[in-house]
Amino acid sequence: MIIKDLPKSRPISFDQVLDKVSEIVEKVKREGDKALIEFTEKFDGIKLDNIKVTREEIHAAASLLSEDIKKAIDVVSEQIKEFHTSIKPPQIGGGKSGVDFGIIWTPLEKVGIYVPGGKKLYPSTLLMAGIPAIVAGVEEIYAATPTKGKIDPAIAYIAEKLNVKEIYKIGGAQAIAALAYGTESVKKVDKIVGPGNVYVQAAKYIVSKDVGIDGIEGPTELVIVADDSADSEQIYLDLLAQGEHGNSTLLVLISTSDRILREVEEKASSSDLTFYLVKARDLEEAITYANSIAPEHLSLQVSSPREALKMVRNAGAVTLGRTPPAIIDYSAGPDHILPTNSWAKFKGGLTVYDFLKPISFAQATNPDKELINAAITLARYEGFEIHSKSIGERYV
Ligand code: HSO
Ligand code: ZN
Repeated sequence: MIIKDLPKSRPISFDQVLDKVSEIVEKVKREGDKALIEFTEKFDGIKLDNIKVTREEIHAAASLLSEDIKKAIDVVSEQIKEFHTSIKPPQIGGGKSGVDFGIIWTPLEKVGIYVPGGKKLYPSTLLMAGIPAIVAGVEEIYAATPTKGKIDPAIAYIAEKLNVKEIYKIGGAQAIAALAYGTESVKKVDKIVGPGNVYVQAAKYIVSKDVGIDGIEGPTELVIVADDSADSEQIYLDLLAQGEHGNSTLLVLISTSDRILREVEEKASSSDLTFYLVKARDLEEAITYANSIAPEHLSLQVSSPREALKMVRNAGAVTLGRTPPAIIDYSAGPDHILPTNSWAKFKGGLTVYDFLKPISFAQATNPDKELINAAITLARYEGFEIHSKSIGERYV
């Protein structure tokens, strides 16, 4: 379907499934493994004998992987590691008016990674979540993925490579609930990261009152901004590429060029995906539209992409010029775990920062009188006499 207007909403929203997902979450919280086994049979049609994948199973699966896939994983791993290492914050601190202060960036202890399954495989997602966790210094990484009974060889290879502590053969909302609250077989973690369908995202949203989450990531979204210098064949291919994630994908082309819009429309008319094709007066208007959508992926297929980038306010990740958005999905270095559902208005993609807590410290050895008096005055104003006394006793 072709819609010649901006999208009014996302193709699918997790609001519709919140009640159902709440019930799943509550049942897993109450019944643990028993509920996981029941739900996996009901939703995935698989009878699990064990939820945790054994070391032997992981090793046996990993050994089935061909050398060229291993090599691709190794190459991609280095690039992702380079990206996250290059942006890792330094331990910082300083001091002013007789008070030393700073931040100790502290890695999270236990992290759970959700690796989607279904019709396609997502070992790349285990890399995109696991590598920044390791760069941050996280020691215990757990992963959950729907398996159809057998662990995927590439996931097994990556799990060994990244020293993932345990993998669980579960997917959907039940997997998120298990990681959030723990069961007999599943470790309770401090934060859950990773993309997934509406059920997974709704579950993450529900459990976020009790554990950390990285955001809402899925279904996939791509907005392409193109001027007349772009190639309609490449644009169409990029749209179709993200369309491979399924028909809940949001696919938008905003262009200043009637030719580009016409050519893409011709190609898209035979597809069963939904495409939004939008005309913009000029580049500024095109990017204003893109900012209002706040897409997961934004592709700037224009003659001066660096200039255009300066106008971007809301996007998960941006690919410049003829760079295909799909390269971010694999090997450019930046993460492919990115905010959807307009969450790009207030957050960015997954980085090493998601696995670090800034614990701040202060040591007031010889604070200026003015600072002490200010603290005492404010504490009294707020009615906290003893706060004020505990400060005054020390320094006055
Ligand atoms: N486009 C997805 C990531 C992905 N694509 C994984 C292929 N595999 C969300 O950015
Ligand atoms: Zn993709």
